[in-house]
Amino acid sequence: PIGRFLEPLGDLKFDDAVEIFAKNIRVAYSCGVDLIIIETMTDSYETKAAVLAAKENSNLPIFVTNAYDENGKMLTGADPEAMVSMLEGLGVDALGINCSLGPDKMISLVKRMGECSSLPIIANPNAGLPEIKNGEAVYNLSPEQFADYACVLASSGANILGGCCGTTPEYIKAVIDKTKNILLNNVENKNLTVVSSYTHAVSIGKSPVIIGERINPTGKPRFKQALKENDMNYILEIGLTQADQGAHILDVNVGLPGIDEKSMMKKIVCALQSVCDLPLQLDSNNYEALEYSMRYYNGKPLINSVNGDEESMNAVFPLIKKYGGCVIALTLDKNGIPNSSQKRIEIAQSIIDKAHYYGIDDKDIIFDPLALTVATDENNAKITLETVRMLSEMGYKTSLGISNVSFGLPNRNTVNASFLKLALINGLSCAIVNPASHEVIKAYHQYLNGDVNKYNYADFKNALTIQDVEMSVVNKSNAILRGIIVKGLVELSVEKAREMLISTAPMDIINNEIIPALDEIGEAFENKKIFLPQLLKSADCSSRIFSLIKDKMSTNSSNGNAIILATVQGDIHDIGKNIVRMMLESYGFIVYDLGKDVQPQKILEATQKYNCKLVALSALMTTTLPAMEETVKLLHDYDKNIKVIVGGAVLNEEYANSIGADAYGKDAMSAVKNAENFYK
Ligand code: THG
Repeated sequence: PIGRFLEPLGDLKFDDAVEIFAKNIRVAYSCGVDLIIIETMTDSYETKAAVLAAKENSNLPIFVTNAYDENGKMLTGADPEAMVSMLEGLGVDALGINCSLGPDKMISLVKRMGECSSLPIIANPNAGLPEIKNGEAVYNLSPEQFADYACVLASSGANILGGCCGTTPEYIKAVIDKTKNILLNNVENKNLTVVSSYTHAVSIGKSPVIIGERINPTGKPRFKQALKENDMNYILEIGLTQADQGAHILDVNVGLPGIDEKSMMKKIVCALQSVCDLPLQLDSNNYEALEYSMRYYNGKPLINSVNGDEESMNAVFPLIKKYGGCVIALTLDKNGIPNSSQKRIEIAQSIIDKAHYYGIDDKDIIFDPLALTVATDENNAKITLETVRMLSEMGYKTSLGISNVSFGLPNRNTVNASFLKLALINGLSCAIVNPASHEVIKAYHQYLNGDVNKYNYADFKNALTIQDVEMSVVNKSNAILRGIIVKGLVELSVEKAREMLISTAPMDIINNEIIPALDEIGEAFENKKIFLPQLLKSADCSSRIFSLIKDKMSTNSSNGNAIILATVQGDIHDIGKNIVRMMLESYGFIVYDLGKDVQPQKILEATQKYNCKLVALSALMTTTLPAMEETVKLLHDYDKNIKVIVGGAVLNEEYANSIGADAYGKDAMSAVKNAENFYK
């Protein structure tokens, strides 16, 4: 390892890391070494830089061993499955583990690698755990003990054994003596279709995989604007939201006329992989953009796409060979999309032949038999589904852009959900969908639960004829806005709130989304699970939603009843007070909001100015409770008909009584009840 972190964690650029390794490799290669071993790497990205340097500057075999902690994670997050995926993709010759752990702790990790690796596995443990004796690290296993563990490692799947810290030629000799009669494990081709992020691998062809389609400018003016203005945040929010909604992989498409797609792809891929741990599907028909983003991707990506046209295959397959990746192969060629499943299968066959020519395995190809809209021809769906079935019967993995099927139709979510069920029944391995669609995700879960056995093509035809219904109520799942606020995604929260306001009562948004979100984030902050920047972002979300709600409610009719509202002197926390104001306004009160940190005298003056005898006071901190008591006393001394409601996080009923308040509002709702009682 270089000993420095790569961007974005540290300041070392990926290209500079590659060049540092390249210098070493060029010297070693010119001196005639036989093999390159890249070892003790604790960062997947640095490992990739080293492997690329080795591939670009030699034709030697490459072995890679990484160092893991006791939880089976590398320092920057990767687990063994993620490393196997990325390193196999990059075409190394053997992979495994060295250093950091004694041989006992390495056994389970070697077993995990054995489950997924098609390459020989290396195990080079330390001679146990270090103890400091006379200022020196001494490892606690003898050569004999170490060699006993080596036998266990061999029977757990390791094919190449050695030693790291604390081992000496004596240890290696002991290992050779004890293991020389153990048969080598067969190195089996596992034929697993796997992509990975910097933390974990996602298997394709087992349980169906959901690929989020939303990072794509098609049909989205706001997204196009974000691309033109280089607004990374907006795009990251879309990614994170899809992750929350359950996507397993994110499609990334930033193709737009007038955009430098090559640099934009790289920029977005790097930004996404610094905040989101899902594998990415790099979606472009610009080969330079594909190559560039594959190079800087931290893991094994999914590539979208190649097709049966020679030009496409000659451009994309070499990239897959060099950088690793699974690739979506569209069953079309320069003559377009064939109108029969048989012809689409023929294209699939020719793609397989060409892939083999480039040294790419079947397992890394996922066929997309192309969903087309049924708005123009209802038969389109039938051909596509049939092709999915045939390909999966032939043992190939498949993927579809599900939403295509409903272009130009009303009621798209219903149609998409219905089509998804049929595609899954026919063996579909991955679905590119909008994970925000409640109906689509429900269909996916119905499939997982086995609730779709009797679902058939007639049901799909029925779905096409269902009348357009008001979908906003079902689609905008209540949990979503709450989660967006907790994550502190400001723009998105306002957008969602605006959508929700069409069909949801403002009070419900406040009670079911904002308040629970603020409770959750407040608790997380207290427990040091999140830090100030996140707390502030969530507060920003809620205050913007409040002003949105306020604008909306200003047209509501008032009940004519007034109330003065203030956070007491010395207290600058007004989230609670703002919630109470929203609640009161939504119940038709005229609220004179004096703001936060308000002197007792100012509150008294307001009662005269507005001729209002109802006051509500808020305090969050124990240190400001005396100011609350002082204010209550001042108001009552002036006019005992002035009624004061008090509330806030540090108060309770008992305290409210002790300072002579007229009512205690334990939350915003009870503040409203108290205010209503006053006017009864
Ligand atoms: N196969 C493969 N890749 C694909 C597709 C495919 N990528 C693109 C597309 N098809 C899948 N992705 C989308 C993305 C958006 C929409 C449909 C498919 C979509 N967008 C709305 C529109 O255009 O009206 C925008 C509205 C919105 O979401 O806000 O429908 O088949 N390999």
